[in-house]
Amino acid sequence: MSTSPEPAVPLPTTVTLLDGLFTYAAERHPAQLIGSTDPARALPFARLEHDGVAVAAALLERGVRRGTPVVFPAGDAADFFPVLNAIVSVGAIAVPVSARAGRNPASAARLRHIVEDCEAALILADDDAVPVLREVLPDVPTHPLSALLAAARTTGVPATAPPGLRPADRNPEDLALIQYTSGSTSRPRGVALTHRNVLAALRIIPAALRPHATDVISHWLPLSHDLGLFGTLASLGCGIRICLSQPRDFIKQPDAWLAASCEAGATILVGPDFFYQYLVEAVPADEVTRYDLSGVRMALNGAEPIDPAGLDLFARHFAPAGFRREAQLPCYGLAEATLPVSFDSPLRPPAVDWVDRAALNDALKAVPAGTGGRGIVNCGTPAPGVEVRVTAEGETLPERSVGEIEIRGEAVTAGYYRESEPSARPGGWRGTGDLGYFADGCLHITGRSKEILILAGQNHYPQDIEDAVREAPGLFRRSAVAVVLPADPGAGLPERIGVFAEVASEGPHTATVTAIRRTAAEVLGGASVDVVLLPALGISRTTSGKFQRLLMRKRLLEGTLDNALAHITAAEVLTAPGT
Ligand code: 1ZZ
Repeated sequence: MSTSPEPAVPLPTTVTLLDGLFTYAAERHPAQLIGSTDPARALPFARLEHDGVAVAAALLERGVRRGTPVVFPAGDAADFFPVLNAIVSVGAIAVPVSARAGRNPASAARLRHIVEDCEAALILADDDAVPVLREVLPDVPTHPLSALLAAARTTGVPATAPPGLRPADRNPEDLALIQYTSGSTSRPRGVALTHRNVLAALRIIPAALRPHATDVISHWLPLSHDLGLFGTLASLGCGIRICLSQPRDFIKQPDAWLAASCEAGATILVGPDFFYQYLVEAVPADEVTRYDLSGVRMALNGAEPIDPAGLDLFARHFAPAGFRREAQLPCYGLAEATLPVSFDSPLRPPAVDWVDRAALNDALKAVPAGTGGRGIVNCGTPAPGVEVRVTAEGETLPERSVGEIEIRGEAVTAGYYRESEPSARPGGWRGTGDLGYFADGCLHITGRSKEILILAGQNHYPQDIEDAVREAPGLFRRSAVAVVLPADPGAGLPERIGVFAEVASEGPHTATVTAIRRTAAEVLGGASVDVVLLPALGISRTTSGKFQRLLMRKRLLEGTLDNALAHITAAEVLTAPGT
């Protein structure tokens, strides 16, 4: 007789402050590891707690107090989690930034904005970044993280808890963390998250996914992004095994990452849509059977628009490795909700709603159509504890009407750090900036409202054009984004669509440009199209890998797009190779 697997134990409600999570995890599973694909870097939960208390004492010595924002790099888990534990346990505010923060001009500008915006009192950095950051941000003390950790690890835990560590001095409404958004242009905004918000999210995620005690989660997502950070903390909270890698290791050797995940017995994978496509490219069809994915129960896919064709491709490609389509689990979330909003059911294959494009774009209605329509992946029902509605001008819309998605609940932020304008709406609802609709109680995301293309009074989703042009020959990983360009009377050009496309080789690119123009014009019913060719990875992406359409448009219009290989305007006639 088969017995059903033991469920993972959810975080008890008695944990009211985030540092309580680390204490709880250390007491329940002292020997359990926050794993790494490098076993030498794996960290037992007990050490996480021990090192955290010691680092906390060192932070207090450096003047860090309740409410002080501390900026620190989200690198290796073995360093990151003790420091996070230390910061929150002294009542300070954790501001995790990318492990590579400050090392190139764009990232230095982003970091400077973050440090100034939150008025950070201290920056912790990896050894090689310290001199760079001291130069870029001379007014804020920068300390080497390794020295702090090494000192804490050799001196051990203080016999008595230093003042400032007493939870009684703090409350669940204190800020625990500022999560900077990636920003569709370049200004990140600090989502202010209280201990209450974070702990609510850490209860909501397992309530939606119902992990088993024997589950193993494997991912490579940066801990500076909400998906990597709160996905890991939620796993820590319910005591399941965690196997983590660095993003750069995954990007360099996705096949090695997959092998290590199989080796670790991964049952839960998490990542954005591109992660799954990347694995398909990384593992040739005749090598798929080297991997065993039969144990994968959930392959969570969120953070980006989900391509129905990509879901199908992944499922078919990895079927010989035992991967089951039912494991694919589309989900939707955002930093403003700490992370979770909706999840598809773990018990069925992903569902796609095929809708009429014209009705979706013009009448804002999701009218069922055949597979010739636009396929929108079902992102499931709101997670327990998250309220979701779809609105237009403050009115809740019925099913199959497209409007802005609004959210409310204990895990939803009260606002952006130090922004005086209240950003919540009446009734405590918060806008997400995402457009979508409900069908049979399930949420479907159609796009971001800021990115909708309005051309000659007609609405178009960038995805419609991008999906069509992706098949053009010569594109690097089917990467292209679409924006609206303003009229240029000087060049005799009306308002038109601009397609930024990454090309795989040096050229000539005549066939690529011709195909992009033709397919985009077909979707748009004859509009004119500029094509901007870029090298592989030339389209700006956020730190979590999302395309930054609006930033690309801004850079083109400002004349700062210095990596463009060619800009072929709609007026240009293609005659010879060389474009
Ligand atoms: P961020 C074990 N977006 O990306 C843990 N989902 O946050 C599991 N667009 O603030 C937890 N379709 O950076 C799983 N399905 O960006 C949690 O991203 C679920 O435009 C996934 O506003 C969480 C992703 C977190 C994240 C948020 C923006 C959204 C939206 C876009 C996210 C999407 C999606 C289309 C989806």
